[in-house]
Amino acid sequence: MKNAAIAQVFQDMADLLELKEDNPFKIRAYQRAAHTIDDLPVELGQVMEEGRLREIPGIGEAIAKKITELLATGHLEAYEKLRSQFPEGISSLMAIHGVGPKTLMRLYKELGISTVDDLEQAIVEGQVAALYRLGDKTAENILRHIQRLRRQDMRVPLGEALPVVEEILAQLNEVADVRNLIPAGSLRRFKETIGDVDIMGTADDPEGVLQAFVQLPQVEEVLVKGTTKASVIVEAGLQVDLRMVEHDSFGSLLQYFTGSKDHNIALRDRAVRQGLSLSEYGITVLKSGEIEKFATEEAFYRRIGLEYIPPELREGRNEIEEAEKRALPKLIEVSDIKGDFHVHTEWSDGHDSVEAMATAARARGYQYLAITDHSVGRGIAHGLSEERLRQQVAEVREVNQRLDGFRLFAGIEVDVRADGTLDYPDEVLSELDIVVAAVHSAMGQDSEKMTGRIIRALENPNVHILAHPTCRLLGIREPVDVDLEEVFRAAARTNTALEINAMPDRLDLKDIHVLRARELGVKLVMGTDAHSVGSLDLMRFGVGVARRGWCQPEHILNTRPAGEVEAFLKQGKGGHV
Ligand code: DGT
Ligand code: CA
Ligand code: CA
Repeated sequence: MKNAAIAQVFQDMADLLELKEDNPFKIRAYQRAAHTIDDLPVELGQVMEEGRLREIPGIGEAIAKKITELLATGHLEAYEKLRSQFPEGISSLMAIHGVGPKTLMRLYKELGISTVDDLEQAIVEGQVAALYRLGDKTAENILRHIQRLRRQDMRVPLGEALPVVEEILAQLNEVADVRNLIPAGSLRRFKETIGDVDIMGTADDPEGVLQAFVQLPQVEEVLVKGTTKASVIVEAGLQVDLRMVEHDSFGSLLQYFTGSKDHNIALRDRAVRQGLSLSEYGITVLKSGEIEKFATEEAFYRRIGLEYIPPELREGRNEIEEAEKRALPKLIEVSDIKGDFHVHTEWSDGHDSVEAMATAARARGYQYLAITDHSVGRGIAHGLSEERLRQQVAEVREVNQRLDGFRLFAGIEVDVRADGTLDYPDEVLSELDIVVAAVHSAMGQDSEKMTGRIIRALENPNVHILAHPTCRLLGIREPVDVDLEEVFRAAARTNTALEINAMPDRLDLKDIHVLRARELGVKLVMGTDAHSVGSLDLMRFGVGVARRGWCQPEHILNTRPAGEVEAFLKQGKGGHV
């Protein structure tokens, strides 16, 4: 059983126990376990094998036992028993906020409702309002919560949300007089998908800023507009909240609304032990009742004895312990990047020439660029035949000659066929500066086949990098079924680098994979997979993933100078295969 499935079991159990109005501590423990497991960098099967289940924060003895039972048998007796007391599907109703367990149970018993769709229909038909002591108002309220839930279900990829938000910030800065304007929430933490956008601001005339905000051309619907907060829906159905706050408490508010919730809860527990109480308004000294305000986040973290924690690390892992020891990583930044290892040109399915891509990369301040078009197997992407590959290599070498102080690597993104062999013979691959291997076909293979196939490619001495290792497309295609733990071990053993693909709909590897891969000593590289000059800009999304994976510059090959990169590519795998 994979982590996601196990997490779902605990989430369901928490929901059902809530319906039963069971012990709230037990419910919270299951919720916390579900969160932790879903966000764990390593599969629980692996952790169990190493006998380390209890080392995971939030996993006590009772939960560890349940995990062990699930892993061993694929079932959990306590869960089955609990489930048998309720109709199938009822826990989906728990996701509607504002409807308590008592009401849900009544809706089920009196109207037979066990799905969100049923409930919506019953409200529209007036059945819910007709229930004794429920009435129109409650029914309307529930309907609003259902609509809200539907909207929340539609999480927007960061790559779509960020440009929209940046445009809003730029316009608002222009038309209104603001002092601070910073997006908080998941967007600031660079999470791969965004539920809603939470912008925090300060200004001398906050109401004027809110007025300007709701009048921006992007706004399609105004949900709320008050004197300190407004909520709107913009294009793509994205909800954007703007909160205007006092200058002198901006730091605490920004901190609070940046989250994550798990990070904030852990901070609050820590503060209580220090005789302090946290709220969005500041820190209250419990003894005196005095409230301290903070204009900056740095001052806020300092007050509770921590070094500043970058937003990408605020996920409730072990950032607080490390911040206390002053041992947080010096995270990689976009400005550390010296080159890109994965781009396409008009030779395959890209839009720009080799020279245009190289010139643009140099103009960004890069020292090197790898040209990696598709191999022949990718018919639809105009993959290169051996003949055309040779012509392209000649062109790449020629352009390289002309570009002073810039290194252009001749490479390929070679297809890994269904059996793990590559699209070109080794003699052809060994003539290239860089070989990036990738799966693009037969993605439905079972885990054993897919894992074997990928490892076979990693074992090829000519392959330097495995691109987008799980092949997922956010919101479009699930990751392939592959044992990543085995892939990471094979990559480390063969000294093959794994890619963090920076395309916002890929972000593959993702944050928790990066954490685990690094633990196992895997080399990591970044590639934008750019199909045009403009897409070289996508690098920042890859850097975001690396930062969420706690990477310092030295963990990512793209921060190394050209000479060092050349050495890695030339010495090949240095006899590691
Ligand atoms: P999202 O919008 O689902 O992508 O995720 P976030 O992290 O932006 O969450 P959101 O918009 O619900 O709330 C923004 C931040 O506000 C969140 O990261 C932490 C803080 N926050 C919200 N609700 C709670 C809460 O119940 N307790 C605590 N401690 N903090 C909260
Ligand atoms: Ca949010
Ligand atoms: Ca929000």
